[in-house]
Amino acid sequence: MSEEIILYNGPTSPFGRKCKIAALLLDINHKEEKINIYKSQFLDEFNPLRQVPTLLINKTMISDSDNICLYFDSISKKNTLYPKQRYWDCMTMISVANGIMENAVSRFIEISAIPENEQRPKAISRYEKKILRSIEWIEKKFDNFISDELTMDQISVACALDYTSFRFTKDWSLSNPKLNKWLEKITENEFMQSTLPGESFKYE
Ligand SMILES: N[C@@H](CCC(=O)N[C@@H](CS)C(=O)NCC(=O)O)C(=O)O
Repeated sequence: MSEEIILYNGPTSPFGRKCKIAALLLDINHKEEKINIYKSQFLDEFNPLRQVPTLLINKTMISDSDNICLYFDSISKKNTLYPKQRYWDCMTMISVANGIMENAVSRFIEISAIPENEQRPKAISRYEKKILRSIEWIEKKFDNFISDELTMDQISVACALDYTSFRFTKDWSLSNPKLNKWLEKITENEFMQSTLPGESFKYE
């Protein structure tokens, strides 16, 4: 029986974008469904966290963007996106990129979905510091992780930087020129252009 692979995604999720890009680069035959996560009760049966991205292979569920990307990599006939020679550096870079996304998502929820008088300036400042500190950390490691070969850490960093510009600030680009130049170049690719964030659903 042939497998039906459905990627439940959101219109702006950087985690979902990472998975969609991996699927495109690894030539994974799949269906993408952009859902309003806040109104998608049907997903609870499969993923109790009700998050995007969620992958369904027939009725089997894979949660978390990293597991989904690793799964795509494991079934693809294309070259792996996880370079063997620097596997743990790559995985660590992915975790830092994920951290940027997590802090940017939490910050955005705090400033956009919580009444102004209930917002926590200290929490917002912590999110912002972690994002900017991580970007600087990646800039310092730039020469180690950028190569001609496209890898999962590069895809993750590209999604994290673009999400930072989209939801928080583009100011990071002034103090991190290598990353800025690289992001501009990688953004020209079809896999980045076709996965640009759309219109978000209201947090509820
Ligand atoms: N660790 C997860 C994080 C996924 C995540 O935070 N998704 C957000 C959208 S960007 C979400 O679904 N939020 C809805 C909710 O948690 O209620 C991953 O890597 O996939």
